[in-house]
Amino acid sequence: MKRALVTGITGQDGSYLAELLLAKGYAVHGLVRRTSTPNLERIQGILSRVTLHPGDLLDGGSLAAVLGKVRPHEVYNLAAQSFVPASFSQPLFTGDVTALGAARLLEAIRQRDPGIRFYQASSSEMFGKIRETPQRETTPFHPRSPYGVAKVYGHWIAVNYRESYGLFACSGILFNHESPRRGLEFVTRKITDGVARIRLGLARTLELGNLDAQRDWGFAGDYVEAIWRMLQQKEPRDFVIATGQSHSVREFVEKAFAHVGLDWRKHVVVSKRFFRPAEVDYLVGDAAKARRLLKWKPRVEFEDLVRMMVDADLARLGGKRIERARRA
Ligand code: NAP
Ligand code: F7E
Repeated sequence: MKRALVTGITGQDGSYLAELLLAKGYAVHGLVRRTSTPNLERIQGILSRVTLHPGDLLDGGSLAAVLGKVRPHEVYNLAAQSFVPASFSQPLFTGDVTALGAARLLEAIRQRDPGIRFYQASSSEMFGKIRETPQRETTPFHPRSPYGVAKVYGHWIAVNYRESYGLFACSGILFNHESPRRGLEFVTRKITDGVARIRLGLARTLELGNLDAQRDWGFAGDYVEAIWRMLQQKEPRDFVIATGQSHSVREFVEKAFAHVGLDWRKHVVVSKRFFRPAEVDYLVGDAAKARRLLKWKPRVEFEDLVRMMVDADLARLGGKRIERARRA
């Protein structure tokens, strides 16, 4: 039985990837950091089938210990400080976790078992101030946040360990991908949660930042399939994973409000508070290499993604409201 170790298993992608690996018959192990309150909500449904190990990307010793215990065939490094605004307020911490964390894990793998296959979660944020459209594997990077800068380091350290030590290290340059499990502070989920609250009478307004930013948004469930396929290839390679379609935040807002029969203009307030010191204005990816070599393509379209997320938040918050009324 193949053993996989997933860092970031409690996050959006980690939870979908763990489900995929279980369905494929893997023994799934997850690295989890210590928290004062439980944060296992996303993996609640599979808790009895995964093995969790305490550890932190900030602590190289804990990574080596977990590798020694699990002896994985594949390691998926999904852990990161992944929220761009937090990287402006905590740039050094973000660099330590998101950039050096990848190096700590690669170094532990090199020393323990260089036969382990390694996946690095790289990001379209590395393209930042874009040099060409659409962005592909060969497009130069120009990150616009400490998060983007840290991800460039993570990307190149994975490439470097492949080229220096022959590690089977792949970097997936994933464009934005969302789901009902997306963190509430990211714009898509903030919108769908806000729409559901307004529809249910729990809120009246939704405060957002730059509505003009454009992103290539896909569904996280589709993207973890591409991640897994990268590690099943004969050769380690890097891949862009994207839908090839870009939409503005404004379009996402319009579609989400329209889905529940509301006019967004009556509810959305633009606040400078949510603007960033430097913005990534426009991203759209070209996943031709992944289509050709991984035989991968996204299945969920933009409109379906918006509807899926709004419906999930309506069900979640509607259920809570009924529960509150029942208790009252
Ligand atoms: P996410 O929901 O924010 O999850 C991040 C995970 O990393 C969580 O499990 C978190 O644990 C863990 N983590 C954070 N700091 C850690 C540390 N010091 N040691 C160990 N674990 C730590 O992120 P996601 O959306 O699933 O994204 C997964 C990865 O892909 C991230 O590396 C992200 O930067 C990258 N990425 C995401 C996208 C996207 O659109 N979603 C696109 C490109 C790349 P806690 O639960 O304890 O916080
Ligand atoms: O912002 C604008 C904001 O925070 C998207 C991470 O997963 O994807 C994600 O990074 C856009 C930006 O994602 C609000 O200015 C407007 O232009 O949802 P986001 P992100 O920064 O693109 C990449 C690929 C990653 O790798 C990251 O880990 O939306 N925006 N108003 C807003 N953004 C937020 N968060 N909140 C607002 O109110």
